[in-house]
Amino acid sequence: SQSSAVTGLESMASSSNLLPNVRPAELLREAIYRHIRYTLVLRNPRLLGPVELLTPVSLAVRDRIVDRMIETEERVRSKDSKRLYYLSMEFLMGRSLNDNLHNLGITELMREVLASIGMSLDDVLACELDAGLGNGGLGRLAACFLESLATLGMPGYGYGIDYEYGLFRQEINGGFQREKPDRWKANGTPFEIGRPDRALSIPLYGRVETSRDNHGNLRQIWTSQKFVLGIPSDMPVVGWGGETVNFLRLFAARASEDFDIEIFNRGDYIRAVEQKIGNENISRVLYPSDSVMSGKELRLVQEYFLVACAIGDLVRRYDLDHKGYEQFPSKVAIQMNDTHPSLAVAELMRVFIDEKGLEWEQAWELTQATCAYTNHTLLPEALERWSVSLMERVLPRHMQLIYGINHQFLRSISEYSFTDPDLMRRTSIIEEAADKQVRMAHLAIIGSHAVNGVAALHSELVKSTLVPDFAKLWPERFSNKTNGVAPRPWLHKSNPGLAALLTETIGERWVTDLSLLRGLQKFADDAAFRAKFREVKQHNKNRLAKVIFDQTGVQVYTSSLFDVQIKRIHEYKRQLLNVMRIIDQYLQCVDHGVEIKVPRTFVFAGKAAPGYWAAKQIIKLIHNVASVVNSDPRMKDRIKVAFLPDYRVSLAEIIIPAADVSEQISTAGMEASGTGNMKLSMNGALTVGTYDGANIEILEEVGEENFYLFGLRVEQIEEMKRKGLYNAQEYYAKNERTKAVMDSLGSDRFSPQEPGLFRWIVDEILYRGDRYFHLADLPSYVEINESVDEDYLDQELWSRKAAINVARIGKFSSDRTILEYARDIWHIGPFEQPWVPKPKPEA
Ligand code: T68
Repeated sequence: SQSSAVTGLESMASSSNLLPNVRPAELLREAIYRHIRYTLVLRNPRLLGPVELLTPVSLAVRDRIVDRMIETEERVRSKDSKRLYYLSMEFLMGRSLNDNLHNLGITELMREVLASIGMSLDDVLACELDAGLGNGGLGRLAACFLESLATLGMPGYGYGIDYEYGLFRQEINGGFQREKPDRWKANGTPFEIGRPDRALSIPLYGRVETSRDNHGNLRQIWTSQKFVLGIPSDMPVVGWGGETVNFLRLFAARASEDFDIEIFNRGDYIRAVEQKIGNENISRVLYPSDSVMSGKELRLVQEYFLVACAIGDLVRRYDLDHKGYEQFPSKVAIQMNDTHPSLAVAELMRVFIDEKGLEWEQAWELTQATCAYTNHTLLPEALERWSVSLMERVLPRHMQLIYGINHQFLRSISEYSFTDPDLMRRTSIIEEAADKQVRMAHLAIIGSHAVNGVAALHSELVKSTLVPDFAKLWPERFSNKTNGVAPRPWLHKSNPGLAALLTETIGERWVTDLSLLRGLQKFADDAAFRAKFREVKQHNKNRLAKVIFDQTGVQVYTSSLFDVQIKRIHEYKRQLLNVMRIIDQYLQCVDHGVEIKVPRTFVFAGKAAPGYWAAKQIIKLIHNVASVVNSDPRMKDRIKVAFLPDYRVSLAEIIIPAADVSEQISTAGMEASGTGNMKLSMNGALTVGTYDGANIEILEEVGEENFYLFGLRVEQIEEMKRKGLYNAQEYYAKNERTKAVMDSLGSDRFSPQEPGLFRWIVDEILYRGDRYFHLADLPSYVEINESVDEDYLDQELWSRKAAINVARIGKFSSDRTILEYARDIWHIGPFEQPWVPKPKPEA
């Protein structure tokens, strides 16, 4: 692109002492050669393969980024701008080199440079391992937010954990998931800039003593702690055009000299060293569950480690330029990504009171004005609760502060006790049970000035069902911030064919103002445009077909409809419903001779939490159904099923541009938002979806004639649950095809060599209540898919609908989401950048 190519040039001119009239390609090649020789100490660049080139190429790019990062910091600091700190246990960054080249606008330049030494850029890019420091939507949302913040020129920074092992690698063995460690740092991490000089010492364990300070006031002193060091590394986050480079600061745990002084003093040297090694485990591995809270001590320690490192670091930065703390909330915003970092509330209180000597009231006012909390789930099993006894042992001072916060809160609502004597029990931070628990969502809500859900429906459900008492007490605190995805990585970079077509049709400004895609609307009626649109999709499907064949050996037809469901495997996301529909089509065809009019390729990808038995069984079922269906000659190859192993950001980048149909079929009320739904629609897939999460808003934007809606609504599900009306057996009895599908699972038709393997599904659905309403929604799901087939047969009609999806998806840019957070919650300002659209006034 014109503008970004210029930026790339400037970037290199400013970071080089060489004459400005030296060709940029030569500068870049010189930089790569310099790193080959002086960083890697290798002699002959031409003998290096793509893996060896990854590091010097990345470092040459990094040099250019570093200049921009320093400039950005000087700009923010000189203006004393308010900064936003996004605290998250997860950041799913994916591959850095490609993203950075892309946002700097020097991808083609680098391609040329590498070609001149006989190397393919794509081969080098493919060698980078994903930074998979997250489970799924929550972690990727954080990554998209950082990209948007930088693109919008806002001072927003991520704080996370520098896990040595990210989310496990998934291998498939006999149809079963096997977990392998993700050694993502194995080829080095050139985009992590070590900052050992900024290390922090983090206290843990110990006890609290009461003593008097110089003024004779009682003070609580946290003593006899153990200490662990937090060592930061920064991953630069390059905004579009390279104008702003922010960073994600990741902390690794290192043993501190004085971790447990007593053991050393006792002279037990070996045991002392063993202890030290043990404490480096804090940042060893990401917990691999996206839906159940772990309850393990190490996880609690991880959460505190993140929070203490982040707050220690940001308070130190604040202290550099400010006296006193009155201004703190006008200089610092802290966003808590779910409750995982909600100890931030207690930690800020501790720092203000114990370290800075503030009084309780002022500390509380500042804490609340600084913190905000985003909820991502209503699932009860995912809500964090920590046992009081564990907290008292690991974080005695914080437990004491939480009691203080709770006491003050309960006193403030005591007036309502006359009319609602149960209110205090329901809203207390402490759940009074046999083993007392700290409810982290209550701590987060009480300690924040803003609480938000991630889609309109979800935010309503937060208020009406999750925490109705708090919503009534403080209605002004609650708001919705519908999620979004970053269009640079998820459209411009990953779908270059479509991006070029969009730019040639409506100009390039859509990249930073996605609402401009509306300009495409009229071209949806233009046959020549639609032909080009189809050509792009076909190209992307051909590319995916190759990957499917290489990864699974399944040969798919590139002319078939590509139907994709890619996301974590979970019962509420209902991959099982998808499989039941495939089984239905299969049985209809082979048992009843019903012709399949539209050939389809069903693509699945996703990881199951290692401890989630049912999810792992669903993966096995997909493989068994695939092997039966793919090899049955009676199907005449009309249906193919493929499960792509090891779903991750870099694989999503290949699947999404190739999708015709996007499966978003969660049980209504259970998917907080979804973000894959946005990425797929943005890339021209049509959604088959339930009335859930952000599906509802996508439907509103693209129009119901361009969306395949099916299934029960939340209100219907809630009512059936409340009145005990749902009986899966009735649906089984009254629908022949449903019955046939269930019977095939019970009768080992898909597990001839493994008798009884899928009997559990029959038990779960017919005899255990079908918690996720599979049977209620199966008939309407089957039916809507018949409409899909019919429409797909008319390729002109289909591409019109697909193009309209792209034209009307602008709302789901994370730029829009970030502008809303900035306006309503963070109160941070963008710098002067011509493309920053004005946030729309609230409806
Ligand atoms: C997802 N949540 C929501 N959680 O499921 C999805 N949980 O609807 C939403 O679009 C997305 O967040 C972004 O808002 C998650 O991904 C986790 O990954 C998770 C991780 C650890 C513990 C609990």
